[in-house]
Amino acid sequence: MNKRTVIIRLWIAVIFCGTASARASQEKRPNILFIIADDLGARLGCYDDALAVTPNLDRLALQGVVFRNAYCQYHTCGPSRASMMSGKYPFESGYTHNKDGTYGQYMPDFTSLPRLFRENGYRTARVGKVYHMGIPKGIGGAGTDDPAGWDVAINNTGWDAFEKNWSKATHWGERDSAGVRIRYSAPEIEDRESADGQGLVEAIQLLEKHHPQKTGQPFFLAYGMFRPHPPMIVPRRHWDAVNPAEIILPMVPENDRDDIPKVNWHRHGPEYNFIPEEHARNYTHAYYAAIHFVDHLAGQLIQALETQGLADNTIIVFTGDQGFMLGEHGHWHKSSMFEEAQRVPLIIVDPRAKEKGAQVSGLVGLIDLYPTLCDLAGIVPKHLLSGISLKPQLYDVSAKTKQCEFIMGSPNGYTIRTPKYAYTEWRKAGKKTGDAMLYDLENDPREFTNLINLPEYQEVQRELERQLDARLEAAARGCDQ
Ligand SMILES: [Ca+2]
Repeated sequence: MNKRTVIIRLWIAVIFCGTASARASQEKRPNILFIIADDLGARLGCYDDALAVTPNLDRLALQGVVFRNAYCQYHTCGPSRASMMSGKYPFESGYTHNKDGTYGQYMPDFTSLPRLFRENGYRTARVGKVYHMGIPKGIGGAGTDDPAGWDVAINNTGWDAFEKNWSKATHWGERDSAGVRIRYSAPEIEDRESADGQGLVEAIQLLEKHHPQKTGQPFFLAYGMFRPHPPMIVPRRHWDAVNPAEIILPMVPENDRDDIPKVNWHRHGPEYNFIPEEHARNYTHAYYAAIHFVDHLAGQLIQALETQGLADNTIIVFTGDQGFMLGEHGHWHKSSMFEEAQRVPLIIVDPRAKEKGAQVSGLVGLIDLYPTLCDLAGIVPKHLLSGISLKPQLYDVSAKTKQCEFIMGSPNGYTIRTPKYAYTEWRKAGKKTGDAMLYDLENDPREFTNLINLPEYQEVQRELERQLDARLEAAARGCDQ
């Protein structure tokens, strides 16, 4: 062997080893399994909800960290999801609507989370509703997706998405051509016939197809379920898993609404307020049946992850895009500025992290998911993010979170939430309308006594107002981009 041959062989060995080690290090980067349910509030067994039958998510909670006080950034789908995927508050990005279009059309300056991961060598895939789409009519479409974020995007559909089926579900209230009001049924169908069940089949196939050992790339798989968003149509077996005798409708004091600004009943029609008891009980039953369904689907996907030998190197996030009122204050559906509509479940499992089965009580938001996943995967964001990384909490639940969180809602409502208080005000053309609420959540967790303008709370009110004003003014000046 002459000198030249030795050098060439050495070079080949270096290149080969380099490629192999690059491949090995790619395979070591953690995969991301992101599961999001639609309109799911913090109503799971691991959140001490006695009616919820959620064995799979409760088990997931034992493997990681449950964030007890996690809030969405907007109480409807479009802005909540756009905020989560951009890492920016709706009042910073201006994305405060549910209009059609694409993410990139409204958010040209903010690289979406999946796109950033894709640009950093991840094999990315979406199944179902990750960005906004109208339910049920938008099922089977891409909604306000960011197509640049995915190597593969699956627009799954199924039995409950077809108008001939959902239109036959039990319905109460005025005309409902969109199918989104009080509407529920429990047909004798198999899980896999439903749109979410079909999504599960697709998601499991993608786990196999995108296995890092096959692709040489870590994966980011997002599975977005359509339930428990109405119409609440769930396969019969999940309806049967909920015991109707355990349903307790929320107590509403007689004078409850006297101190609540009318604007908070943004959805003021009779179909959203004080619905007849028979429907209230059935609709609550349907919501919890849908939660059981969601739990079952998530459980099967996590099981598939384990069967594929991927659990040891996959970060799992389970969450919802906003909450849902089930008769609290007599109100139904989302779109109010109360806790039940703003608080969401958030479970994060990082198999490498120290805390298992722990609970964080500090304030966090869905805005924090972007920086958290970047931090956990070692990816540098391309724009300034407004949330914080929750990685410290995964290693030590006593690590400090935030002093306050911000939540928006229609029409131009703004909440600042602290560990003790929630202050909400409404604005019109940038000016305060005078409608406002202040609740002491430590002593009045059901928000029955609006403390606004009471002399003994003036100082608290002024301070929260000052912090909210400062945050909104900073956003208006573009200081946070
Ligand atoms: Ca939603």
